[in-house]
Amino acid sequence: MDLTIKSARFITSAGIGSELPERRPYEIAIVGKSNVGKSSLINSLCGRNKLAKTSATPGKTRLINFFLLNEEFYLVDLPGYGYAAAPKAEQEKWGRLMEEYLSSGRVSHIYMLIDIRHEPTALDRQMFGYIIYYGIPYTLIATKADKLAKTKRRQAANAAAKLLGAPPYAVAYSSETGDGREELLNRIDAIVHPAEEHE
Ligand SMILES: Nc1nc2c(ncn2[C@@H]2O[C@H](COP(=O)(O)OP(=O)(O)OP(=O)(O)O)[C@@H](O)[C@H]2O)c(=O)[nH]1
Ligand SMILES: [Mg+2]
Repeated sequence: MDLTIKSARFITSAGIGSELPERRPYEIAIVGKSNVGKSSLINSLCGRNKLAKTSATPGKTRLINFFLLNEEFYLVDLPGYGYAAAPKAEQEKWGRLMEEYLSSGRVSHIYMLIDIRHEPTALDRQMFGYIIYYGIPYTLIATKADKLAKTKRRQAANAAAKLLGAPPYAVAYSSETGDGREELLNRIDAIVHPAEEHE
């Protein structure tokens, strides 16, 4: 079954200690290192260029941004990690913000993004460790698939997952070409409309 994104709107940005928006039954949070393509993925999924702010310079997203899709569920854009130029105080703030959010019990699913071309970093492993520790269901997504030849993508996406210590499967995704978009929409459908709700 196909999910259609009929509407997508920005709800609010949250920092440390901010009040978070009214809960919805499903909240999908997007994590990954700076510049991996989190905000771009939201835009391409929603078919909107400027819904989430993107930049060629890492460290663009600094707050937790909530987007409500189909008036039904949240996609949440998070600030990235591993931004080398970020001052220590900024990195500590990031840690507190993420910990506060991920332990809130609100997150029903995590999309963890990894660059299809690169081996996972120590921080990627740490992030993946948090996801397992908190026991939150997740999907691995290998971004920027357009940077590799079509024949190499599947293998590279799976290899990235394996190197992270996860079962060896990641969705190969490109915000530029829309590769992997259908698969991701189907997966979102399965998350927000679990089996018992289907006829
Ligand atoms: N070729 C290609 N470039 C991409 C893709 N996704 C994102 N980019 C580029 O990568 C850069 C970073 O994208 P963002 O979406 O801002 O990355 P982010 O993960 O939100 O980064 P932070 O907010 O800093 O954590 C931008 O220049 C995007 O145009 C993709 O699928 N293919
Ligand atoms: Mg961003």
